[in-house]
Amino acid sequence: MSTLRFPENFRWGTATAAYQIEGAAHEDGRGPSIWDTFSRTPGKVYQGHTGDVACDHYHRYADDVELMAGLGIQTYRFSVSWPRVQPDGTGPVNPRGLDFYDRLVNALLARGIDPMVTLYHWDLPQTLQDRGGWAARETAEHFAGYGAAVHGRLGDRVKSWTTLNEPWCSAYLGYGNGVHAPGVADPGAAFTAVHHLLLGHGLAARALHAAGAGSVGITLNPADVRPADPDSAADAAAVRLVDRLHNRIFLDPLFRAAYPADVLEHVARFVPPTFIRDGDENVIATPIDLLGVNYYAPLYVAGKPDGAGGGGAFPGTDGAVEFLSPAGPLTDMGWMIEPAGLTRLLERLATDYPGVPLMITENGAAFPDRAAPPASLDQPEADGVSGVVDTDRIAYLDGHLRAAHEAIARGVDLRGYLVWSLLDNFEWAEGYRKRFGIVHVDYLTQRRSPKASARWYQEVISRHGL
Ligand code: GBH
Repeated sequence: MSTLRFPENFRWGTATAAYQIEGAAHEDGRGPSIWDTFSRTPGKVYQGHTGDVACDHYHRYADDVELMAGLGIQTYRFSVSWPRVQPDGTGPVNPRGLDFYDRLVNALLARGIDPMVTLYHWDLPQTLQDRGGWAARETAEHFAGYGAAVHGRLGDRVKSWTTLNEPWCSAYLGYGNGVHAPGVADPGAAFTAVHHLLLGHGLAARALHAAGAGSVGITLNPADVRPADPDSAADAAAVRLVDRLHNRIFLDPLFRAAYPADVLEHVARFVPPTFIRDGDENVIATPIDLLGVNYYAPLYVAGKPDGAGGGGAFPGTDGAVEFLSPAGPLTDMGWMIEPAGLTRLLERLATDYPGVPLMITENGAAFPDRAAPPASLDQPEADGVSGVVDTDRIAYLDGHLRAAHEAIARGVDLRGYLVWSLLDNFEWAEGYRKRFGIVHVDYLTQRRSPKASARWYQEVISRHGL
């Protein structure tokens, strides 16, 4: 019996990304990406893990689609590997790379699962990085060409398109503090990358619309930024500063066709903003059909007028901001568990940037495996991993679905919810040691075993609610 039903048109799904699951890094003409290079750079990724094999999804996609069908998944969000499709990032496409996505899409459609394609989830062709990567304007133009090529092959069957996943991470972690590929630490490059990512999004959105794409969107990881002390003026100022650099630098050009003046002022301290050319903001503001929201945890900040704060990943906070250590129950990533942040974030987006439907394109949590106890003491488990009882993950997902439902009740036009992630996978700088899947992956055998959360999610989907 369901007590919390979701709107009729609400979609349930899961999400993954190419480099995190595909493997087959050297097959069928794929070129190297910045993550191949970065993961081979000593000290960058936990224990030198790479995506060379990952979940071997490239060879096991048919089984993975069956697995999803069994769970009742309605929408599957996956990303296309740019260097698989266009090994050098420009020039001729590699038909064998596109063949893979063609097979995947057909398998999904045959099982009634709606494919949702993300064109870029962080795996830039290395050749383009050698020419400056996202700090170079030409990358934005090449991205639009690549997007059109993917649409040319899949557009007759794929209706739902996303240009970028979390340009915040690409720019700030990739070029600002260097924690992600390509590992550049240069504030000017980070802000230049923000702009070229947004420009690439706008150019690709235009190309996709011109080619007749059904729905075009972008996925951001906007932050729910909170003051440490709600009564402190210094903390309120810190919230405004972080909101500017985390949220408005993306949202305002996308939905108001202009960077805010305070953002431009901030950027100009690091790099002359001449890379923003006349007309760029109109390209970036090309109307879109969906805003994807990835939410994991809120961000608590305190103002430090004495300059003693850390500054985090944001260039130019100059010690004026302290990012508080997460408090309360944490996930295995050390992130806070605060579902109310999701309600606040969705409401804020719907209020400040009205008119575009929202979808939760990622939400989920890493927790270490906990095996189910054997049925009886003299009956050992048939295999060690099939019984992961992730009540912590179920509680996380349940709480966030309730928070999403609350946002809908308050009037937010929310179209769906995608769990991150279908499978345990390559968690970027953390390698394989963090597990986000609702399905366990044994990396030695590539055996998939649904966790208790997968069974729970299957029931949520079949009841269309909680
Ligand atoms: C997503 O990024 C990615 O799209 C996906 O590929 C990845 O596997 C998944 O999340 C899990 O990491 O320290 O509490 O302030 C997430 C980007 C940005 C989310 C930083 C958490 C800091 C939270 N992250 N953020 S906290």
